Amino acid sequence: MSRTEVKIFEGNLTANSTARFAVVVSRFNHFITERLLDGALDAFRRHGISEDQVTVAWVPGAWEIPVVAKRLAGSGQFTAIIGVGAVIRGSTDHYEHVAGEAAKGLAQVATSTGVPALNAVLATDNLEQAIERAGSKQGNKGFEVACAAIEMANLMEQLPPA
Ligand code: INI
Repeated sequence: MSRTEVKIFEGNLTANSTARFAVVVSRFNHFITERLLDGALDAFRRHGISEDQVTVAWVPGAWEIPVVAKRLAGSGQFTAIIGVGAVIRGSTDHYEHVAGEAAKGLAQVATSTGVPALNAVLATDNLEQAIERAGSKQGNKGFEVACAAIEMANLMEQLPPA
Protein backbone atom coordinates (compact mmCIF):
# COMPACT_ATOMS: atom_id res chain seq x y z
CA MET A 1 0.00 0.00 0.00
CA SER A 2 1.30 3.45 -0.83
CA ARG A 3 0.37 6.92 0.32
CA THR A 4 -1.41 7.60 -2.96
CA GLU A 5 -3.83 4.72 -2.39
CA VAL A 6 -5.18 5.65 1.02
CA LYS A 7 -7.82 8.17 2.02
CA ILE A 8 -6.14 11.42 3.02
CA PHE A 9 -7.66 14.38 4.81
CA GLU A 10 -5.83 17.63 4.31
CA GLY A 11 -7.15 21.15 4.70
CA ASN A 12 -6.46 23.85 2.16
CA LEU A 13 -6.59 27.62 2.36
CA THR A 14 -10.08 27.97 0.91
CA ALA A 15 -12.56 29.36 3.40
CA ASN A 16 -16.21 28.51 3.10
CA SER A 17 -18.50 31.58 3.16
CA THR A 18 -20.20 30.08 6.22
CA ALA A 19 -16.91 29.91 8.19
CA ARG A 20 -16.68 32.27 11.16
CA PHE A 21 -13.45 33.23 12.90
CA ALA A 22 -12.93 34.85 16.29
CA VAL A 23 -9.71 36.54 17.35
CA VAL A 24 -9.19 36.98 21.10
CA VAL A 25 -6.49 39.59 21.47
CA SER A 26 -4.66 40.79 24.53
CA ARG A 27 -4.23 44.51 25.26
CA PHE A 28 -1.03 43.89 27.26
CA ASN A 29 1.90 44.85 25.02
CA HIS A 30 -0.69 46.24 22.62
CA PHE A 31 1.92 47.83 20.34
CA ILE A 32 2.87 44.25 19.45
CA THR A 33 -0.56 42.61 19.63
CA GLU A 34 -2.12 45.25 17.36
CA ARG A 35 0.46 44.34 14.69
CA LEU A 36 -0.34 40.64 15.15
CA LEU A 37 -4.06 41.36 14.88
CA ASP A 38 -3.46 43.39 11.71
CA GLY A 39 -1.50 40.42 10.31
CA ALA A 40 -4.38 38.06 11.09
CA LEU A 41 -6.95 40.39 9.50
CA ASP A 42 -4.72 40.78 6.44
CA ALA A 43 -4.53 36.97 6.08
CA PHE A 44 -8.31 36.68 6.28
CA ARG A 45 -8.83 39.45 3.70
CA ARG A 46 -6.27 37.94 1.31
CA HIS A 47 -8.06 34.62 1.48
CA GLY A 48 -11.40 36.13 0.52
CA ILE A 49 -12.90 36.20 3.99
CA SER A 50 -15.20 39.15 4.57
CA GLU A 51 -15.52 41.42 7.62
CA ASP A 52 -18.78 39.84 8.70
CA GLN A 53 -17.02 36.48 9.05
CA VAL A 54 -14.56 37.81 11.64
CA THR A 55 -15.12 38.86 15.26
CA VAL A 56 -12.50 40.39 17.56
CA ALA A 57 -12.64 40.29 21.38
CA TRP A 58 -10.12 42.27 23.45
CA VAL A 59 -8.93 40.98 26.83
CA PRO A 60 -6.58 42.60 29.38
CA GLY A 61 -3.72 40.10 29.09
CA ALA A 62 -2.70 36.74 27.63
CA TRP A 63 -3.80 35.05 30.87
CA GLU A 64 -7.42 35.98 30.08
CA ILE A 65 -7.39 34.63 26.50
CA PRO A 66 -8.49 31.03 27.25
CA VAL A 67 -11.64 31.86 29.23
CA VAL A 68 -12.93 34.15 26.48
CA ALA A 69 -11.86 31.70 23.77
CA LYS A 70 -13.80 28.99 25.61
CA ARG A 71 -16.97 31.12 25.79
CA LEU A 72 -16.77 31.91 22.08
CA ALA A 73 -15.99 28.31 21.12
CA GLY A 74 -18.89 27.07 23.27
CA SER A 75 -21.32 29.51 21.64
CA GLY A 76 -21.36 27.34 18.54
CA GLN A 77 -21.00 30.47 16.41
CA PHE A 78 -17.36 30.05 15.41
CA THR A 79 -15.47 27.68 13.17
CA ALA A 80 -12.07 28.52 14.66
CA ILE A 81 -10.69 30.80 17.36
CA ILE A 82 -7.28 32.49 17.48
CA GLY A 83 -5.61 33.73 20.65
CA VAL A 84 -3.28 36.69 20.05
CA GLY A 85 -0.91 37.96 22.72
CA ALA A 86 2.66 38.93 23.52
CA VAL A 87 4.44 37.70 26.62
CA ILE A 88 7.87 39.22 26.92
CA ARG A 89 10.33 37.80 29.45
CA GLY A 90 12.01 41.14 30.06
CA SER A 91 8.80 42.68 31.34
CA THR A 92 7.62 39.99 33.73
CA ASP A 93 8.91 37.59 36.33
CA HIS A 94 5.99 35.22 35.79
CA TYR A 95 6.64 35.02 32.04
CA GLU A 96 6.66 31.23 31.79
CA HIS A 97 3.49 30.98 33.80
CA VAL A 98 1.49 33.49 31.72
CA ALA A 99 2.72 32.15 28.37
CA GLY A 100 2.37 28.52 29.43
CA GLU A 101 -1.14 28.90 30.78
CA ALA A 102 -2.31 30.77 27.69
CA ALA A 103 -0.97 27.98 25.47
CA LYS A 104 -2.35 25.19 27.68
CA GLY A 105 -5.68 26.96 28.01
CA LEU A 106 -6.05 27.29 24.24
CA ALA A 107 -5.20 23.61 23.75
CA GLN A 108 -7.81 22.73 26.34
CA VAL A 109 -10.45 24.89 24.67
CA ALA A 110 -9.83 23.07 21.40
CA THR A 111 -9.96 19.56 22.82
CA SER A 112 -12.91 20.21 25.12
CA THR A 113 -15.11 21.99 22.56
CA GLY A 114 -13.93 20.50 19.26
CA VAL A 115 -13.43 24.01 17.89
CA PRO A 116 -9.83 24.63 16.75
CA ALA A 117 -8.24 27.21 19.08
CA LEU A 118 -5.00 28.43 17.57
CA ASN A 119 -2.10 29.96 19.41
CA ALA A 120 -0.65 33.29 18.27
CA VAL A 121 0.65 34.23 21.69
CA LEU A 122 4.28 35.25 21.28
CA ALA A 123 6.61 34.23 24.09
CA THR A 124 9.91 36.00 23.63
CA ASP A 125 12.98 36.85 25.66
CA ASN A 126 12.84 40.53 24.77
CA LEU A 127 10.97 43.25 22.91
CA GLU A 128 13.22 43.02 19.87
CA GLN A 129 12.30 39.38 19.30
CA ALA A 130 8.61 40.26 19.64
CA ILE A 131 8.95 43.05 17.05
CA GLU A 132 10.71 40.61 14.70
CA ARG A 133 7.69 38.28 14.86
CA ALA A 134 5.06 41.01 14.55
CA GLY A 135 5.66 42.08 10.98
CA SER A 136 9.40 42.40 10.44
CA LYS A 137 12.36 39.99 10.05
CA GLN A 138 10.56 36.83 11.11
CA GLY A 139 7.25 37.61 9.43
CA ASN A 140 3.99 38.09 11.26
CA LYS A 141 2.79 35.38 13.62
CA GLY A 142 -0.78 36.70 13.42
CA PHE A 143 -0.79 36.25 9.64
CA GLU A 144 0.69 32.73 9.89
CA VAL A 145 -1.74 31.56 12.53
CA ALA A 146 -4.76 33.00 10.70
CA CYS A 147 -3.69 30.92 7.67
CA ALA A 148 -3.51 27.87 9.94
CA ALA A 149 -7.02 28.71 11.22
CA ILE A 150 -8.35 28.79 7.64
CA GLU A 151 -6.70 25.43 6.96
CA MET A 152 -8.18 23.95 10.13
CA ALA A 153 -11.66 25.27 9.30
CA ASN A 154 -11.36 23.61 5.89
CA LEU A 155 -10.03 20.35 7.35
CA MET A 156 -12.71 20.11 10.06
CA GLU A 157 -15.37 20.41 7.38
CA GLN A 158 -13.92 17.41 5.53
CA LEU A 159 -13.59 15.18 8.60
CA PRO A 160 -16.37 12.86 9.71
CA PRO A 161 -18.68 14.42 12.29
CA ALA A 162 -17.84 13.81 15.97
N1 INI B 1 0.16 39.65 29.98
C1 INI B 1 0.60 39.57 28.72
O1 INI B 1 -0.21 39.38 27.81
N2 INI B 1 1.92 39.68 28.45
C2 INI B 1 2.85 39.88 29.43
O2 INI B 1 4.07 39.99 29.10
C3 INI B 1 2.40 40.01 30.76
N3 INI B 1 3.31 40.30 31.82
O3 INI B 1 4.41 40.82 31.54
O4 INI B 1 3.03 40.09 32.98
C4 INI B 1 1.02 39.88 31.03
N4 INI B 1 0.55 39.96 32.28
C5 INI B 1 -0.84 40.18 32.58
C6 INI B 1 -1.63 38.89 32.62
O5 INI B 1 -1.82 38.37 31.33
C7 INI B 1 -3.01 39.12 33.23
O6 INI B 1 -3.72 40.06 32.47
C8 INI B 1 -2.93 39.63 34.68
O7 INI B 1 -2.10 38.78 35.46
C9 INI B 1 -4.35 39.63 35.33
O8 INI B 1 -4.88 38.31 35.39
